[in-house]
Amino acid sequence: MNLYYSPGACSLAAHIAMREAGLSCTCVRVDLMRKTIAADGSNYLAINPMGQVPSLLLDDGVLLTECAAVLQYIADLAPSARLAPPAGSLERYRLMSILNFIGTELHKAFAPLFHSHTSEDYKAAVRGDRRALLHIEAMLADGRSWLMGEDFGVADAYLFSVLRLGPRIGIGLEAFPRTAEFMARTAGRAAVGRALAAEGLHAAAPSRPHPASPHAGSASPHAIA
Ligand SMILES: N[C@@H](CCC(=O)N[C@@H](CS)C(=O)NCC(=O)O)C(=O)O
Repeated sequence: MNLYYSPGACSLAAHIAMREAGLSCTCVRVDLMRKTIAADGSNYLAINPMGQVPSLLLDDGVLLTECAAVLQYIADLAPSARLAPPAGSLERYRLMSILNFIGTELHKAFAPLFHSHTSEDYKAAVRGDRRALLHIEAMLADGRSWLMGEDFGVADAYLFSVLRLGPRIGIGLEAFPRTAEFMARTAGRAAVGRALAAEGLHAAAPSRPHPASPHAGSASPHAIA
């Protein structure tokens, strides 16, 4: 199984999930600017025509894309890791709801903030819309450690990966103390630390991209055993 990723991108969530689940896979770094495989310069668009990460190439040749689907697939490969509630349960639909919320209201809502061609007015409007972060803060208001309750799961990996990039785009968590604590708690997990280290990253993304980014970490595919 190959996990196509870019250091520090949303694919970090899938990388974390793999390690939390104790699964084996080969992590293949993608150059998102060039749309190539970093190690050999081959065409990534031949693998995923959208040119995005994460992509999960299964051993039977099927390609799975979209964070929410990839994360649930990984969770279902290792039920004992309890990264997702059982398929078909109401709790599983709650997880899907949260994954969709992170994907649409945070991940993709923030995406234009990374582009120099986005107008400053638009960026200010996105930064000023606090509803999504207030919603996350409310989810954590009962003192729970993780979004779904007491088990760390794939939604937590996704939220961490998206909010980790906040400092780079002017999205701070100063007004969201429970969410800030969530980020520190997640960064302290052993599997998260290993995923970050393997991608050549620190827990918090620097406010400006590291000079080596997006080429941080090894270009060579590496196995998670
Ligand atoms: N809808 C996709 C979006 C994935 C996505 O936007 N990935 C970003 C990295 S965080 C990417 O590959 N960007 C490069 C591009 O869009 O060309 C998903 O949920 O997985």
